[in-house]
Amino acid sequence: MVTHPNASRDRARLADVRLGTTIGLAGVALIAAAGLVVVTLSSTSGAPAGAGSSRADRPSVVPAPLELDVLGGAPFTLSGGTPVLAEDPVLADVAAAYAEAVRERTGLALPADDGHARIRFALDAALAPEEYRIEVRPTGIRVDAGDAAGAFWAVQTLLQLPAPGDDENVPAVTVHDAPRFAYRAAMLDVARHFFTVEDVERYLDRVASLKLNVLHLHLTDDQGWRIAISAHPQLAEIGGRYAVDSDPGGFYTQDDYRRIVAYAAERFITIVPEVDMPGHTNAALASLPQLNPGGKVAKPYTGIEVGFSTLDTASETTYAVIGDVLTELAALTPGPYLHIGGDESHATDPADYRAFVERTARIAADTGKTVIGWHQLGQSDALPPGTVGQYWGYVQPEPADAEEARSILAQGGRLIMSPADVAYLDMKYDFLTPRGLTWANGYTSIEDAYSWDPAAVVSGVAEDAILGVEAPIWTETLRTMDEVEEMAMPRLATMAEVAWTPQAERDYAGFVPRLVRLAARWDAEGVRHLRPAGIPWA
Ligand code: TNX
Repeated sequence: MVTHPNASRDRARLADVRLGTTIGLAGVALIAAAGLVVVTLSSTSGAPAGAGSSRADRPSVVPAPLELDVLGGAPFTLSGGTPVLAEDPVLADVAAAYAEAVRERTGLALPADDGHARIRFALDAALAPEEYRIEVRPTGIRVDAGDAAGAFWAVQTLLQLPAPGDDENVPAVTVHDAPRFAYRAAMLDVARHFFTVEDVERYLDRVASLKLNVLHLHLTDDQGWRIAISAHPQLAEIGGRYAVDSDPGGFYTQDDYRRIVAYAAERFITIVPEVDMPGHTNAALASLPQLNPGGKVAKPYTGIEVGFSTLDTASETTYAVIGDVLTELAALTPGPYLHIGGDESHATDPADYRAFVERTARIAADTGKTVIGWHQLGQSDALPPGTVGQYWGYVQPEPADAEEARSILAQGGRLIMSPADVAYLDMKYDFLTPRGLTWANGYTSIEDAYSWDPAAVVSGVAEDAILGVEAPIWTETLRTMDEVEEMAMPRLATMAEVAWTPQAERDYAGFVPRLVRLAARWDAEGVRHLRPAGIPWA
């Protein structure tokens, strides 16, 4: 859907055009601003050729920073030999990451400081964790951050500022930025289809570029068990063989998993591992006969139905195996969270489900981690303190989903918001989308995915009750990382802005031209993405 041109024009001006106010540059800024207003007007009202390329020249960032002042005038031009300085050793890796990204794009080598740094990274104790400021002048670049993560997000901003294809020239700007939510997640379902370590690393690159800081890995489901557990090797050896449609299976060795964790950590991303229980467990049931209720052993499953499998919730053996699995997974995972699933356990008796969830959540909490589960965990009123619920109902909640979400809060926990009809990246964009599902209220347009407020979904669940947001991608219909990436982009960018930018600063009409510019960068960098109708793609 395209907003009426006049409406989008006015809102684009309010949201996107902030004038440079520095005294010495006031004249330049005014001239530049006047030009920018014209560009904004003509490009949002569908002006012909020329307007598009001017718009692409206007520096913009996704997710929108708190403040971005375009100073106008000359840019800072990178050249081979421009020295980079990390004033504090904790920023050395981030400074090197910026130099490496510049080298990949431009071939220019930026050496570490020789005493005449033109690009400086510094810590500023007055800034919060993840908060940063950037100043780009014709003479250089300065980044001040509250911590190394903040400096890393600043680098992602710096990498989006140049016009695509003109990467040597960093426009003169000042930026001040900090995230709305602490937990800003993507989820990848590696159970329905398996993705290699390199595939996951590629997805992590996309996640980092959008300033998301969590990757939740859905490691187990009916079709596959993807993580090696030393105490029960059959889980991965048998349960890892299969995938949807009998596509190739696979699993991560513990070293593979450590590589993923390390690659994520270099990008300030926390890995959250999920073992989904007591439903969504057919692969485990087909691997370990002793987990099956009633003595009937499950066969491998490669379809896409849900809700038919359950662990034997009455057997001590079940809890012993869960203890082994969660203990190993906790030891492998430096991040603070363990996700125990808990969704769609339709084959489990409701009372058994509650008892199972209480016991399993306690086992998970005893590893020292904070427990996360899908919001159905709220059916129990005896969860470990601080248990986090992941809400995956609709933006207009069904009463039971809202009740279960509030039950998590009542027990001292917080929520991660992933409403399926706006946050699920596997929902088709429209009838032309080649892959994906439609069960969550039909198609999910880019505007749908953008235009919701996590704090206005479940009544009684306001800003301070929300740990963050997450965009899951389920892979029943997605077999390769090319297909995952193409489906995820551009809606992953809308989730990044939901996660990062304060609600009062969000505006779909202002987002569209920034997305168009970002898509031009994706093209230049070979990032696959869909271009659904309704957006004036350049
Ligand atoms: C619902 S979301 C599921 C998944 C499916 C997904 C497909 C959730 C907690 N359960 O098992 O893969 O829909 O969109």
